[in-house]
Amino acid sequence: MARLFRTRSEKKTSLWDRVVRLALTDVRVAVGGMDTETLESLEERLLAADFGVQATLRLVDRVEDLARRGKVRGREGLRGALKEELAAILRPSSEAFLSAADQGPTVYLICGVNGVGKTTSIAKLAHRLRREGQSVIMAAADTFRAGAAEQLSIWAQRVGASFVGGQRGGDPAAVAFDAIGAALSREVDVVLVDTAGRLHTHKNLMEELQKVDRVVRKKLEGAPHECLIVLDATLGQNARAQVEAFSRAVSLTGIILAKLDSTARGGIVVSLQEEFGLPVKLVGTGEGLEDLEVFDPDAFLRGVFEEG
Ligand SMILES: Nc1nc2c(ncn2[C@@H]2O[C@H](COP(=O)(O)OP(=O)(O)O)[C@@H](O)[C@H]2O)c(=O)[nH]1
Ligand SMILES: [Mg+2]
Repeated sequence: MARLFRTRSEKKTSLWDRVVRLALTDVRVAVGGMDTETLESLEERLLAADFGVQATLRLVDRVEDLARRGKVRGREGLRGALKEELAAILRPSSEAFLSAADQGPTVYLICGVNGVGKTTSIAKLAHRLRREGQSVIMAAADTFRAGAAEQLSIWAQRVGASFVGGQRGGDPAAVAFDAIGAALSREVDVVLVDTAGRLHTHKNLMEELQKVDRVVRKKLEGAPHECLIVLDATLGQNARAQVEAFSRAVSLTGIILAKLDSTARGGIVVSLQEEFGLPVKLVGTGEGLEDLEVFDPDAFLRGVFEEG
């Protein structure tokens, strides 16, 4: 299943053009107009575009080193060196398709703090899977917030997915358990588990997430096939603390970067990859069902380094 994630070359470029236009403005400013004189300010500009300290230092060191040793000359040479180094950081994303079960249902656990875009991203993902001909169960393991289950069930109806929920204030792990049970008995292809947004500093809620994860593992061997953290691209470097905290609770396999359309500072993609080695798998580019893209590092680099 999840075949659609193996056909990236076929995807529409128009959405990417939009990502580039919207999200990479500052990133392009950072690498544009680069020459030896402006090398010093490159550091500042990369930081301003949310590349983060670690990735920025790596990039600047590398480019400076090459320039000092006379290996690169002129603006094009410097840009080429920067592009190569960026490609090296983003390389893990090249293979970052979503994993799927060889047999039986595929389960994706979706986590993240409140308001980052979890439920919307799940709806978009379900929509794409449905269009691919996959059957989908959306599981509302967010039993905490009033209206959360209802919001998810409305999305489920819209995209033609099944819905499994539980009692308000009930056990989220039981919802995940039931959803996988339903998928097994009805031979449903994919289960998307929406979890309660939680402050990454809230210990009890983090323990609850661990329990959901544990129950999923017990119920179905090999599950969850992905444990994705949703991050809000506009939160910039705050995302780091979230990844750190959730990584301590569960084994994250990748990132859904939502709201990339709402920031010009798309360098966060590079920052996260460099610091956590966690691939950005999907990016959210708007509030609509169609606004989800598979992250394509090559398109990202083309967007950043194209003149314009
Ligand atoms: N512009 C934009 N808004 C988004 C995107 N993803 C989600 N949102 C909005 O962010 C808000 C919170 O989304 P929601 O999915 O409820 O977040 P959750 O609390 O993590 O489940 C909603 O108003 C969404 O419409 C995106 O990719 N772009
Ligand atoms: Mg939600």
